[in-house]
Amino acid sequence: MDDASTVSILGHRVDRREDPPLLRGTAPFVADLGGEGVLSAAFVRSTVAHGRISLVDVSEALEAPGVVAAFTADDLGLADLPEWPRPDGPPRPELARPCLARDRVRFVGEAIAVVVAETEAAAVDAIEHVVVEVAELPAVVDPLAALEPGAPLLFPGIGSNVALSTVLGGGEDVLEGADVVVRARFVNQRVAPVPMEPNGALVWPLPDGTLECVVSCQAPFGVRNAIASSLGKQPADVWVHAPAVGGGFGAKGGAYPEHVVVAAVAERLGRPVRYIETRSENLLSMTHGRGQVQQIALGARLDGTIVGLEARTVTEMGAYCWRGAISLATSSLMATGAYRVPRLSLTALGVVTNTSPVGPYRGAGRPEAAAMLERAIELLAEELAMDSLEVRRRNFLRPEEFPYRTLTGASYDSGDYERALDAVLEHAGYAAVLEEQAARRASGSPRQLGIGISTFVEVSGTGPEYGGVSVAPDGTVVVTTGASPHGQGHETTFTQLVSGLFHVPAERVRIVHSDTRAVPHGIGTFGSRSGQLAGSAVHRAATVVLERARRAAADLLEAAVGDIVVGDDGRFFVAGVPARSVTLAEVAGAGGAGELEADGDFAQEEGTYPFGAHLAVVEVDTETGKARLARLVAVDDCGQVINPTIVEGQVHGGLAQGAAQALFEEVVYDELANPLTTTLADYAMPAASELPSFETHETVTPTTRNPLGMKGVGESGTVGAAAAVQNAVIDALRPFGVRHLDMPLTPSRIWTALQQAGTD
Ligand code: MCN
Repeated sequence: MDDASTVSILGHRVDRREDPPLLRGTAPFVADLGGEGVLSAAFVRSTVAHGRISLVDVSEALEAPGVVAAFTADDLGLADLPEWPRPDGPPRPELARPCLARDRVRFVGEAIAVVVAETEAAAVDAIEHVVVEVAELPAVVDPLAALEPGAPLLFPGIGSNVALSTVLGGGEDVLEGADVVVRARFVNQRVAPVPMEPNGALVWPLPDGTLECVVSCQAPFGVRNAIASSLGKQPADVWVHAPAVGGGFGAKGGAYPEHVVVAAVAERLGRPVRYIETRSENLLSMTHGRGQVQQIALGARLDGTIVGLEARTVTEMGAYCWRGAISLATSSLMATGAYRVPRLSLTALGVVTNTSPVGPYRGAGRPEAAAMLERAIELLAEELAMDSLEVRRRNFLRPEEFPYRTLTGASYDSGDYERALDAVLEHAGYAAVLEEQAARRASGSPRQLGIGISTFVEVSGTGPEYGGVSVAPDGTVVVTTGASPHGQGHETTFTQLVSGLFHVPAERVRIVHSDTRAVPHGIGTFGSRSGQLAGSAVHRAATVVLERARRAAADLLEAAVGDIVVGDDGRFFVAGVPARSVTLAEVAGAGGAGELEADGDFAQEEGTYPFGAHLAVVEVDTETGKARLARLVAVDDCGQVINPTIVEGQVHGGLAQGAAQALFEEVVYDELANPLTTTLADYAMPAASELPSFETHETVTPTTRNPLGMKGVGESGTVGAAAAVQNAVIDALRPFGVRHLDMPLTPSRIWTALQQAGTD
């Protein structure tokens, strides 16, 4: 935090300025663009989970009505997609993902060939005429089975299905001195991101040989670079921009094979080509999230003090080690959470299986780590016959210990975990909820209450981000950002940052984003990074520009710059003499406009660490096994807040997705690796009717790692909610002898557990 001007731009409730076109249906999505002369692409996808391709013949499809072209991997000769950074060394090209399957298919849904036709219907009909011959190979679905000797190998050349591995700590008995050790195995199930709008791209070959790619994405620069590298072009020759994006949740963070293929065929045909995914294709070919098996041993003394944590995690990568490394690395980084863990031994394996590739999904490793710890704390408390709140309090890192370097290498900036816990208990009326629970238990009601708590910390805001500010001759303040909003309200919050400084109304502020030609460079929006990084870059640039404007105004007013102030109406005048003033437009128009611009990247070396405490109340029907989420009370601390309304909206979205993982959602495959959840009738994504009205609150613990004192908030709801809801359901079942249940806590899983508990 720096000065008083910073304080004045923070904390204001402002309605989202991006909403009217979305609500009126006038905001353009990829599927709304195109029109006359635009060809449609459809993909031939593997129906086999694992096999050797002996033939891909598109000749019959080429004869089908309306078909313009059809291509196989060999026809297009595209370079493989680059692997995302891995924590255990440089990329391994031998594990790379091809844009179209070449000699092997590795999951059901993998694209094998593309058909391009005059209409979407013609393209979809024609893919039936592509002949694909595949010699089936044994498939493997379960990541633990993939580790067994003799398991089918996806990449025989590497000799195992372990695609990456990291080890943190170890080399000693980390449980030494423990009076009790709890051991458990948890499964953090695979889920699907299900954005409102599936994947899509529209590519126009331009007369100068470059490509204009309209892509539904979160990171246009990354998409640009990947398309360029697969096509062997210079990044400058590929122009990517994102129109309205119907959600991404981490899964639209990079280029998909389909984007690259559509760009390649548009270039080859010299005609615009569009590809829009169906929902079923989306559930197959968009990356899934989570998918981690955790084996833990947590040791503590009799008073509840943790002495050490031993963990082995196996994270699913899906069929390629492509984007999965991020979740593995982040879950490892956050493995000790809000607690003082003096000794740690963590082995993290990333394993390939014959399933859709896995990538970041809201939280990307943070919810997995939080769920692991919060279940472990509950089990430890039970073992010690202690209140789990007391176990948490005993092990929390204290506010005076920050900055704090964890054994996983994270550098926590600031925090007050106990304050968040106290706040959530107070807001929830914890004592009254406990009383109600006791009454139901005593009466033997078939509707038992469960109360679940999670206390968590997560990482946000890593890497650099670009922000620029300039003043147009008419006085409009133009903000340019490398962030790429797709629901987070950046147009509103970044407008607030500059309108608060310049005292200009929102209509005089224009935000430029999500376009590789309109923005000099950038990274994009994921990892709860944009508010603090792009926001700080914008704030810094705006501060410089304001100072220059004051100097130019001083010249115009023939006064000393130190005497110039900006009034509430945005006019510059000598303090105490408002009658003689100049507007920002006059300052810009007076020739100063050239100087009224500044830009740069902002980075914080170690990220920031938002935290919170969530409390869930569930009602479990012990006769049917149905768990109803009755309340979800959340205290989230993301440091200083620009816009409380936006922050609450972000938390609401995250809570819904966290609760959905706890109760409903799971991507399921059969033992032959056939996906069973390929429609929204099978994949149980909840509607608003299945969720309560969330109760959101905050504590404010600023960071010193950026000038705004902000931390991220885009993921925190997801990080805390799943663990709290899971704990609540298990708490309701505790009197029946249930010790642990994995998510999703479906009626059948709960009912079965109750039946088994009854017979034990
Ligand atoms: N903000 C604020 N004060 C803070 C922190 C943030 O006012 N202390 C504001 C920011 O200015 C921004 C919003 O809150 O307008 C979210 O900021 P931030 O936490 O920086 O997150 P990002 O903007 O980087 O968004 C990414 C995050 C992630 S990782 C996922 S996944 C996610 C999410 O945002 N996907 C979403 N929210 C989503 N919301 C929608 N509608 N759709 C998605 O796909």
